[in-house]
Amino acid sequence: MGKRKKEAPLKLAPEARRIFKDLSFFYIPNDDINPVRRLQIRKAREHGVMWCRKLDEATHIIVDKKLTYTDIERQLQDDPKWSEKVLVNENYPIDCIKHRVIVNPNQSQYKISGTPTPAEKPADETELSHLDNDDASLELKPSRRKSARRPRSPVLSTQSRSQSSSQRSIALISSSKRQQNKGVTGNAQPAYAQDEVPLSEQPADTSVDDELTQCISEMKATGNSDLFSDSLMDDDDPAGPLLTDEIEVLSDSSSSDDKRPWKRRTRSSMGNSKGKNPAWQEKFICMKGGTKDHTDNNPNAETIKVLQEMLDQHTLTGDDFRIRAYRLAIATLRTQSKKICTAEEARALPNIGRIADKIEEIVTTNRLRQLEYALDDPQRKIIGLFLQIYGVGQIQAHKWVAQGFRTLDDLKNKADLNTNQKIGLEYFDDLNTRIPRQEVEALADCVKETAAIIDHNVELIIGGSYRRGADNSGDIDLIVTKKGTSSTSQLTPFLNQLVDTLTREGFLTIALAAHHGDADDTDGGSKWHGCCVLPESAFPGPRSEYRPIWRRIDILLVPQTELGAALIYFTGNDIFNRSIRLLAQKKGMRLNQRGLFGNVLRGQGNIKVNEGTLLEGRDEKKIFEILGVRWREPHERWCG
Ligand code: TTP
Ligand code: MG
Repeated sequence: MGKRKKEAPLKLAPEARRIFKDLSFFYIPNDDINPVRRLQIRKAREHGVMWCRKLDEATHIIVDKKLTYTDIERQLQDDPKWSEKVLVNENYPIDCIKHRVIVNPNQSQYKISGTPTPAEKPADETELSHLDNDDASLELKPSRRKSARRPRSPVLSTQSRSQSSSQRSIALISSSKRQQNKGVTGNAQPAYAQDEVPLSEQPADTSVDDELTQCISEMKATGNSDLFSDSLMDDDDPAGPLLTDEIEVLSDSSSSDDKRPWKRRTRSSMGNSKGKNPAWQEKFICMKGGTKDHTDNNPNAETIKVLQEMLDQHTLTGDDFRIRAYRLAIATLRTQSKKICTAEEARALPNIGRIADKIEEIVTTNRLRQLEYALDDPQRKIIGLFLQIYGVGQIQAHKWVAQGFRTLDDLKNKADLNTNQKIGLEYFDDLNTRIPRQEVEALADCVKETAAIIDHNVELIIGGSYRRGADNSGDIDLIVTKKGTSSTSQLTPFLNQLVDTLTREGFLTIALAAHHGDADDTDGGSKWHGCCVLPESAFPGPRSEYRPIWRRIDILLVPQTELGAALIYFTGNDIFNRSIRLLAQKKGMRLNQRGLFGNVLRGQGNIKVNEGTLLEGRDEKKIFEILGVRWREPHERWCG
């Protein structure tokens, strides 16, 4: 383990409440990079647990909820006696702490999905089953929905205070009894006696509640999907539902009391294309826009650079909560005309919050300790490395770490890889090299040449960061459209022919599967993802510098009737898109890459109950106009 930030000392719970005394937890992954897990480990330690570094030292194995049995199977083999230990998901210790008892771990809500049932286990494991008496210790009941202000607990089953005495059965067995059981079974697994410490008489530990609540909201922010149900849903957004804190980021709301001013407005005061925009609309990031050079000549450029690096670190660990906080703080700093030097000055600005102290640290010491620790952390480096593989996201990267893989060679030699991952690894360097603007144009010209031969009425537009004027791009986003088309299916035969020809010519090298969660891929066949290589003859630089580098290319079919909306979407950036979509939503409309729709009715959870009526799809400028957003040239759409 590398150097770590010095943590605040543990606040040990009073002796009587150290429910995990004598227990030792091994986490999978066994690190505390993820802030939610860090808090969970800390809480468990404060309640007496020993956090062990080796699996064979553990009494309990606590598994990240995103992992399945298959993901951890290999790691479990490190300890031949793993099956004698308690194997539970991360909800388990939280429930124990909340209820101040060691709850029965054999309940379905703590199960790791895919865990073999006792019948599937080897014979020596089933002999423990007499302890697994679910009937003797009742299941914890599903929680009622808490007050609207408090995020829903991640504990899917918590005990209601009003349960009948027959339900008060989950209890912590005394240590002597535990010893007895140990003698009987020859293992250290605790048992769960009936009626010894009735759960309903155990007040929930309110001292941990606040932190757990924070933990939960962080879990929510980091994508624990079962917690999203009460978040503001934006079902058109491929990036998932919008969270309250994110809404504040996207709307760049100031520090006024009501962070979501539209909440106070009636529909009639929402403003419309003909009337004046309501005042709150001006706070949306899409209303301000931004250019790619907006940090140049900014008095806070150095601070922004360091904060950006910290943001990148949080991106590595998927800490969406902090990603958004940093983005917001950076957006605020960008708008300042004078250098912000002290935490006090920073705090006086909107949306800076706790990052104020960091701003002062950067300005006064020219460094940020937290960033240095993060850069030094070996686990984080591994996750960062894995995330650079094309098509690999947070979940996969963490799974691989949990499976014990540490290097790209480990993955190449030992991991089960899908085609995308194989290509991502084989062409790791190529696919991580940004494409110079000139080469993007040269690559697009190759496609245009072939396209014109197939159908000279087809138009190709380079979208993505290129359209925003970027000097280099991560991939080529090529929009294919044609006058007179109103559905993608009219363009599909063209796409098939184009892909066939370019593949035969050796320009397209491989087709890749679409990512899970790709934008609105309801009519499969409307896009093609893959790799291409520029032929030497088309290389824009000196021949001696030519290398056949594999580049990522996306070809997107867009009927003319949807071109304006598609251009907005595929130009981005992502923050601009989310902001303008949210604005549409707040005005009772809906924007996706097909069009802007009006009269959209949304029900509970903000889920739309009808599709609405198309207001505009074809004309990019008109969509801005209807929304009351001043026209932003593509190069003015760098937000966040
Ligand atoms: P990308 O190609 O991922 O992004 P990009 O072209 O802006 O940047 P890069 O140079 O790294 O390729 O996606 C193309 C556009 O699609 C992006 O500009 C905006 C939109 N988009 C979203 O709105 N949300 C998303 O989550 C993603 C991935 C893309
Ligand atoms: Mg792109």
